[in-house]
Amino acid sequence: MSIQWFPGHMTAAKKKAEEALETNDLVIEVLDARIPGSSSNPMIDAIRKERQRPCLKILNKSDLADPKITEDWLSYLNNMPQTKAISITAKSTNDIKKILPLCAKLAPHRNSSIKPLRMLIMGVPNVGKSTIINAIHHKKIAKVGNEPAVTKQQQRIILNGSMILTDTPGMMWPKISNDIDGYFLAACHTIGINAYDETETAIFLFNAIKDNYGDLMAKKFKIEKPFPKDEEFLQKLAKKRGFIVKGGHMDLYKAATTLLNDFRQGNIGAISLESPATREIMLKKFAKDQLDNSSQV
Ligand SMILES: Nc1nc2c(ncn2[C@@H]2O[C@H](COP(=O)(O)OP(=O)(O)OP(=O)(O)O)[C@@H](O)[C@H]2O)c(=O)[nH]1
Ligand SMILES: [Mg+2]
Repeated sequence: MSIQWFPGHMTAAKKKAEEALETNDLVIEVLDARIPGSSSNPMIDAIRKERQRPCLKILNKSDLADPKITEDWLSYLNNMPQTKAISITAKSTNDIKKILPLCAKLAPHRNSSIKPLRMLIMGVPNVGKSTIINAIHHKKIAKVGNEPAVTKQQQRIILNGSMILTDTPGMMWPKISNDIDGYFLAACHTIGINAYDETETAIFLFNAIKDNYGDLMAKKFKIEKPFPKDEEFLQKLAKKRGFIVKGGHMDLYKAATTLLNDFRQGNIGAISLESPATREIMLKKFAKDQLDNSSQV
């Protein structure tokens, strides 16, 4: 099943972002460090490139991601034109301090009260945009929440005489063409819960992490390797935890949400779902499948 989520307020958000980019000097794109490729919204890239605005890519929630793979992403992204990339955790004051100097370097001509540096913070939902704004501003000025689509409108914050930061609502794009991106985004909690099936997403997540992070999973869930396959893993987890529904059946839904929540909170360990290398392989396979499908029609 493919996952799609583009609620009405995002159409308005897209239009407003396009307008705002006319009067902003650069984009701060916040990505989820566990999925820097899947959480990169192609619509944001297109709007930004149309206006030729430079971009600071922030790989946030790096406390939840595999540090070695995050390094690979930084090397990869820092090779892109008009782009700078850093990894942070929004909870670290030291990490937050790095953001504004990097923005200033990307648009050095905007550095005075007459020409203030105007930054638009964008990204898919729930990646920590508003948390970062509050941390930069040292004040809880933007609403934050552990669910996607908390921010519904742009909010402009004057930081000092020469810097202005605008928070924007998290944006998805109208069609997620690659199913893997949909599952990764849902697993990382950037998609509204009514738009995906938790059990299916948990099984997808299990398969995505069981080989590289099998030891962490075995330790967390006290299930020995080799793991049972797909749904059977959830059955086993439900049995271990005593998740039982009427009639003595295993509560697969509860096992699925347990796996998802433990992953989202970093309780299993620091886990990345994709690296630049695995993403390239995945995209090549996707392109080939598309071609094969179109030649069969
Ligand atoms: N573990 C971890 N959690 C974070 C980090 N940054 C933000 N969060 C959490 O992520 C959740 C979403 O944060 P928000 O700042 O509301 O995210 P947003 O991108 O503004 O979300 P929308 O407005 O819905 O698009 C909150 O529960 C934050 O506490 C981080 O670096 N690490
Ligand atoms: Mg927000």
